[in-house]
Amino acid sequence: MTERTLVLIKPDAVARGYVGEILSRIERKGLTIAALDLRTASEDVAGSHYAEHAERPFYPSLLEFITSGPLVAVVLEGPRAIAAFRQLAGGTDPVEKALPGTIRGDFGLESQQNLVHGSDSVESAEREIALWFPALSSI
Ligand code: RTP
Ligand code: MG
Repeated sequence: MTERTLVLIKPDAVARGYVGEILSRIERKGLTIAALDLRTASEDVAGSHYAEHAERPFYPSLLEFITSGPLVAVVLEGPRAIAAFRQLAGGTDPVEKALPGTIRGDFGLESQQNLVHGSDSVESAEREIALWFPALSSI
């Protein structure tokens, strides 16, 4: 079934010059880029994006990180796009969870600065696409 998912190439990945590498992995997997934009997230958008983590101890530092510089927001389309991108990303902790061959496993060291975000369910994808790309969400 064709799905959409919201991906963020986080500020650490942009600063380190991994945008091309990450987009290349997405394209080689066969996922389609439906929207793409370089922008710096506002406190409001970042807070809303990560609202589920509002009570977690790492939340303030996560917001500081995600708003710290430009990121690339992307909408991907394809069969099982949500799970397919999370497979490419690897687990949250780049050392303990993500396997070599994944984006986080190959390029990350820290649980926070872990290069990418991908929606974790159809409901999250709909919410996140509406937040980052309001003009796309009604299509
Ligand atoms: P994401 O939402 O960014 O795709 O990542 P995820 O599903 O793999 O991980 P999640 O549990 O939703 O956590 C969201 C983001 O918060 C940061 N984090 N830091 N310091 C820590 O222990 C910690 N744990 C999570 C990461 O940037 C993670 O991607
Ligand atoms: Mg998550």
